[in-house]
Amino acid sequence: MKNTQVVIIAALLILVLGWGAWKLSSNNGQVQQRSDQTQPQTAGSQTVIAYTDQGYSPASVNIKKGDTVVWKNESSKDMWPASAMHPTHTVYPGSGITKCNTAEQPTIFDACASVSPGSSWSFKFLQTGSWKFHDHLLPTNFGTINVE
Ligand SMILES: [Cu+2]
Repeated sequence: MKNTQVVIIAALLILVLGWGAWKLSSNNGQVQQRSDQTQPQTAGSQTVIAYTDQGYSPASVNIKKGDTVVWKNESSKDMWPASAMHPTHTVYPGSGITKCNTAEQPTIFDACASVSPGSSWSFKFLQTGSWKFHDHLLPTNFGTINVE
């Protein structure tokens, strides 16, 4: 009786493995396409900076032109990431707190609002350089984005 059970299990295994191999080979074309589609994303990857009660972590990151930085609020307070210098935020080209709530807001390095705990704000860097940022609500918390 035990031998029969072993034979049945072995047969099932062969069936499952065979089906898996067939599935893989028949999906080959699709898998190839998917990896091609993910290629352009590597040209604009994402870097996450966490905002904790101790400040930004990591405070300094190196990215490539076209990359996006995501500021994730993991602290207990609101945050407001923005370009140096406080309070005008005009160091990053084209930026400035006076452009908040205008049509230009999406293009400026300024969250332009409080970002609550658990929420995040992201910005895509199209200018190379070393760009300092701070928390507009607590300017002693700051960091640097190096864009190559
Ligand atoms: Cu500020």
